[in-house]
Amino acid sequence: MSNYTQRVLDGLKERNGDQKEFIQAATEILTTLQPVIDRHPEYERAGLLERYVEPERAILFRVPWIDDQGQVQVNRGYRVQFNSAIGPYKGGLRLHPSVNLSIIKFLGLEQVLKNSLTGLPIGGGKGGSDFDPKGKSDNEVMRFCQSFMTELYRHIGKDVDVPAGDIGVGGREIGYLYGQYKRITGLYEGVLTGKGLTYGGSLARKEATGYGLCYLTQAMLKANGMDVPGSTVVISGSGNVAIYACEKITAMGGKVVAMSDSNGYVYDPDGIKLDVVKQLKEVERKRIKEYVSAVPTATYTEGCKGIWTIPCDIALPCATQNEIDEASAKALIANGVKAVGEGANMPSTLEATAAFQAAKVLFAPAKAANAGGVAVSALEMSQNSQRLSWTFEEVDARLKGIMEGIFAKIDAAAKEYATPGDYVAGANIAGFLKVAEAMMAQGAV
Ligand code: NDP
Ligand code: 2IT
Repeated sequence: MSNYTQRVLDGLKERNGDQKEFIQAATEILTTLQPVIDRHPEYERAGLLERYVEPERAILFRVPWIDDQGQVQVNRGYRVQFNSAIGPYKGGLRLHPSVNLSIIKFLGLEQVLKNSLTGLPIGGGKGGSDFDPKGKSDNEVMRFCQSFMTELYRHIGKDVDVPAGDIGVGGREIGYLYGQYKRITGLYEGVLTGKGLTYGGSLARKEATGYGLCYLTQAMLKANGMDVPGSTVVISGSGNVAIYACEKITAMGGKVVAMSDSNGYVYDPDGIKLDVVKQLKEVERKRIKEYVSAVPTATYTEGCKGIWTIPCDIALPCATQNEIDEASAKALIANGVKAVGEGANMPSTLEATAAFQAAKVLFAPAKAANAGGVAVSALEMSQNSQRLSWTFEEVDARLKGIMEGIFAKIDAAAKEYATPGDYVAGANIAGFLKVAEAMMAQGAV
């Protein structure tokens, strides 16, 4: 690491030492940027890294709502507007009890580079709340979303900041949020993405993150003389990203043998029946454990970690941050895993990532591998501006082109600046170069 990147990281730790996820994400990024800094000494004089790691704005607010018993509940809301050098802030909203400023800042920092990699004009932001949608009625979720938007609306807009879904935020929540934004502002505008198809949503947005993950993973495999057909695949999670990753990788000729939720995992050696998972998760909002009632030949195991001990060729972590630690990475490596594609944001710890790279496992980092969701969100913004909707095939074809383009960029940056095949460095560097150039052009802002 250069003196400059190390100094910025040290300063960050000093001021945000308690934000462990944020420091983790910043460490991964800063430790790979040295070759860029070496070629651009002007960045240090411009204080570019100090500005890059500091969000432009972090909004923290009270979200009061009334539960079905008439009791007032209070949650904490967040929106971190991280970087607008290349476009309006763009990034999801997460509803999960674990949400805190560190998690939203790590997600925002990642989002800046991810959005840059898509090649589309979107800056980076992220938000959410420690509200737990699990076990809440539709009416409770609606009242929460309405209260959340009653504060958020003044900070967002179609050319300002455009939120979308993330953990705990799907079509239902986006609908309630959109309705409240429209009611307060009187504007019918593309202020959120992931909208329903009857009110401005884009075809293929729901599928985009999972499909995009598979397009990028396949591009990485092919560039290294391999492919998906005949592979055994393990996917963690059973939410939006996991379900559509399962759908696409199966269509590509892979066999998915396991999926999970935060309680445990199911193992189905005959191949996961995705219609059963969709019914459980998208329609009935039930636990993955119920899968074995519909498919008695499958087995359920309580606890999440064990899923990484199942032998597979391709691992697609699609649940949450730090779900693969060093021990899980080593178990995957010992069982012969060939490729890891990160569908979730930062699912591998720094030690796990290092273990995969040392073992020469092909490793597609989240900011490249899961960029398909936000890419199609940006396409949704384009369609809203045009007041047109494109066909599923058109959006899907653009998504595939974008993901293949991202792989080409991270592959080239790895070769030019770091080590061939080091897609972690490649993604950080390729994403950063565009943001850095735009920030330099816009002066010390
Ligand atoms: P969903 O809420 O649809 O699904 C999340 C899944 O992950 C659920 O199966 C959930 O289980 C599991 N999960 C969540 N938190 C934990 C936890 N702490 N421990 C174990 N399992 C957990 O979210 P998404 O599918 O949208 O998001 C999954 C990941 O993908 C996240 O990291 C998100 O940031 C990332 N992502 C999402 C994009 C999108 O377009 N939606 C785009 C790019 C990245 P349970 O139901 O039990 O909580
Ligand atoms: O992490 C992510 O990229 C997302 N949750 C999607 C963001 C978006 O604006 O579509």
